Amino acid sequence: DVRERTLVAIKPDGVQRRLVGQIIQRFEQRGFKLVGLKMLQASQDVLSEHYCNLRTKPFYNNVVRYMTSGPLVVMVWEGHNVVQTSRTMVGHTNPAQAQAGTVRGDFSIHVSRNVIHASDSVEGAQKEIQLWFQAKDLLDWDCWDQISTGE
Ligand code: YYY
Ligand code: MG
Repeated sequence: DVRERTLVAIKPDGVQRRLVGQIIQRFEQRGFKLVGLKMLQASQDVLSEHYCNLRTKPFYNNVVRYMTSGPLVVMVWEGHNVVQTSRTMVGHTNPAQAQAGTVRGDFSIHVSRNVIHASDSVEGAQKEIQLWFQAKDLLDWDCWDQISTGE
């Protein structure tokens, strides 16, 4: 499905470390299309929904504190197989196991500061996109290489 979409978020450590440009560049150069983008300070409410499957984990409170500690850059990327390919680009949750060439493998050393989030399934992506974005803020734009110039 070329219209598949996923939610990617640059976490507060990624913003603090000025990694926003490099991360966006990776998704652009891979061939995905940016259809939504915003910078925000997340609320506890949105995060408890976003990480609802982690509520019972011992690290849950730390994750919420960290994710609300500074601005996030939240994006929606579109393209063929974007959910799975983004997970590959992001790398293993634990940076110690993340391969070089992945975002986490190149930019992080600790699981609690792993720079980036990406949805882990198509269904999860749909839920997360609805949680973080209003439909009107996702743009359905055509690539110029697919439009006739009229010449
Ligand atoms: O999807 P992904 O981010 O790769 O991992 P999840 O299992 O969904 O965990 C979400 C988030 O929680 C992870 O990116 C960092 C944090 N976390 C942690 O701080 N310590 C762990 N042992 C596991 C996860
Ligand atoms: Mg996850």
